[in-house]
Amino acid sequence: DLAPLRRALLSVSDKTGLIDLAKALDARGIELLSTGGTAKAIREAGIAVRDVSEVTNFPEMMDGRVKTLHPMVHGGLLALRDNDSHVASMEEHGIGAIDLLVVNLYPFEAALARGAEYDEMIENIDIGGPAMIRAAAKNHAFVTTLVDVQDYDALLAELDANDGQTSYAFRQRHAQIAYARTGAYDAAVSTWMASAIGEQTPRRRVFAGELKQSLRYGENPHQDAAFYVDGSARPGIATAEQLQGKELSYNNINDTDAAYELVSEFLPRDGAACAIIKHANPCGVATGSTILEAYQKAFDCDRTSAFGGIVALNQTLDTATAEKIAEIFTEVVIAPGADQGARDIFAKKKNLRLLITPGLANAVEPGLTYRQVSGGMLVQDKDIGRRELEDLKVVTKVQPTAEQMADLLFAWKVAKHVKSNAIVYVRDGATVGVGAGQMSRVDSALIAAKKAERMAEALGLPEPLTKGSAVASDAFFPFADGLLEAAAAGASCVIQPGGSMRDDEVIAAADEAGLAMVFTGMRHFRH
Ligand code: 93A
Repeated sequence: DLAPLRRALLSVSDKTGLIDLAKALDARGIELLSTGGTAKAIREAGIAVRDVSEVTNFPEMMDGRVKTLHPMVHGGLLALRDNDSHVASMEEHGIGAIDLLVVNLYPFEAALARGAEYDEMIENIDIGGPAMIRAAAKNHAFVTTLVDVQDYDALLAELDANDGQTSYAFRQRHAQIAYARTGAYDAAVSTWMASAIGEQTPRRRVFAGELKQSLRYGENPHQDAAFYVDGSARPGIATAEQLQGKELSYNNINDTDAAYELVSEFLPRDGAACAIIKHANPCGVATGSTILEAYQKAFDCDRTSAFGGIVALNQTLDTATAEKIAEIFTEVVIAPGADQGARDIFAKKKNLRLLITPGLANAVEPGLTYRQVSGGMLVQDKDIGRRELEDLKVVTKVQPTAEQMADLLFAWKVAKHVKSNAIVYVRDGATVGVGAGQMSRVDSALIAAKKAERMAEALGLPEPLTKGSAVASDAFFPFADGLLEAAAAGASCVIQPGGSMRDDEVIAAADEAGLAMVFTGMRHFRH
């Protein structure tokens, strides 16, 4: 199953490693063919190379749109070397076999990342490259295809190990990688076009990503895992720069994403905000006049759970806050910046991962979310639903005060980021109890209140901070029981979507308990 390499076609936009590869191939007596820019670079390095245009007997034309789309190229890639009629065709038309194809495509994703204009994006759609890649990969019985600069060394090692030939296993493996590349490439083009058109529905879409990082393991050590990015270059976990600390794990990436998306709900102009996340749920979220105050308030919601948590900030991490965070074991800190003092303090904490993002995520930018189900994928619009003061409808006899309204809206923002059933108690711009992921709304209300009781004991407070709090429920109360549980915990006002068949019962219960309640008319399930 070994295939010899006599002739190679190199056509690369990213010229990294090109000369070393060309030299190594040339030294093995392999004839090199190349397209314009690639041929020029190889020639300038003093290595012999033939222009594809000489082989096709056609000039590159139409600004390079047509350079390799020719039977002399595609015949050379696709011909079955052990098929008499294919060989006869090659002889009849003077087509020479191409045994190795090395291509990397026009940098469409890079153009996307820098926000190039429409026409420039169009010019960055590679046609000839993917055509060659797909042809060569189809013919992996004879042809070797490389699409990634990172694989050059593996090819040379393979040639060394096999007396200048490649094994079937190697060619097959790289054919598989080749189709992953062309698939991801076209997915990026289609996804970009959808956004250029303003097509927001999840219908008729294709999903693919580029490997960013192989991970040590998945959710558990017996699961293999990797991190793929979609090329959209949105501020967030995919584009954050890790300044220090151990390699991010699968769970770190998942939790850090949740933390960052949550804290990005709070614009820096509205004050400092901090979210502490455990297992993708917040165990403390707070705003404050400083980052330090926001962190301290978030930490005080549930100090036990904050241990080993992920901390996300909506402003630059300063020295004082870094000092405070460093007092307990923290897995990851993510922020749009960190001052030098903060960096110095964290530098002493070798394991702590510090991630710096290019800015906050845009919490209202449309997008899609995906979830894998057995045999398929569920796709939906990202939940960018928002509610402001004017959207709320007071349904009780008691009206919330301005302070209560502020806490209700804060609780509502947080509840959107808590797994359902979500119950969130808030006081003075800080969560004081979070009940997440329970199968019963009553249990979520109970658990959150219980946690608040425990914190009151730990902090030596006279009573739990849920007394006089605002409470949010991510979906309506189907019965009065959940609401009564929140009232028993001391909540004084409630925010919830409304819309239950028993709204009347729930409103009556609120009135009887002397609570103020507002309806949002919008649900924030998160499963
Ligand atoms: O414009 S193309 O779609 N038309 C082609 O026929 C073609 N052949 C190769 N782009 C084409 N390529 C691409 O050119 C390759 O995929 C590679 O990215 C690039 C290399 O061009 P150069 O050698 O001139 O730098």
